[in-house]
Amino acid sequence: MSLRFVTGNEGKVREARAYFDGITDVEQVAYDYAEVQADDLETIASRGAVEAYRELDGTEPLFVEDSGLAIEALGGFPGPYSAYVEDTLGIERVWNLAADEENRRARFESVIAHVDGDPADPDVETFTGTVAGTIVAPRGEGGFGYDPIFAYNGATMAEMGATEKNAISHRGRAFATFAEWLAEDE
Ligand code: ITT
Ligand code: NA
Repeated sequence: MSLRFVTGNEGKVREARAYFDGITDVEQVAYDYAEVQADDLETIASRGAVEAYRELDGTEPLFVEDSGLAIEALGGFPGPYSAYVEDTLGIERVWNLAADEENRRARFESVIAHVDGDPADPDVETFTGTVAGTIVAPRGEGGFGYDPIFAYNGATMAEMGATEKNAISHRGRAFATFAEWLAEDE
């Protein structure tokens, strides 16, 4: 068995390979699916997975993963705009916004959408994971995206290796429920 992961994000692929090491190969498929501006990640991920499935061959199962950061004191910002805000403001300025707040609590959320079956009426399964942490001044060289400013138990996610990060992260938790479902399905 091999899994097809539709993503342009190398960091996500690294984490998927670390998680499924010894279980299954993870193949990266670089199809850029449209991200609908829906508020919830589950809708974004499900629609993206179905679109990719139809645009590709529609025969081999695949999955996508969408994630976002929500900073409590900023009303959940950047939320569904996390990728856009990282590209435009950058994480240093997101840190500056949070630094003005007393409450530095934040959460990461991850949704995996797996699609299989008839492309006209596909079977979509979603798996979610979250992690609560704190926004801090940037630290660490590992990971990707907001990792240098997201701390969990005193360490930023950029200070963790992929396996260590998977053990606590939103994506690692989503991988865990996904892996359980894959094992049942075999
Ligand atoms: P895809 O091709 O898979 O969509 P992407 O990088 O566009 O890759 P998302 O649409 O899920 O990913 O955007 C999520 C944003 O949140 C983006 O800015 C990521 O860098 C960031 N992000 C997601 N997971 C993260 C993590 O584990 N650590 C730090 N930042 C993360
Ligand atoms: Na994306």
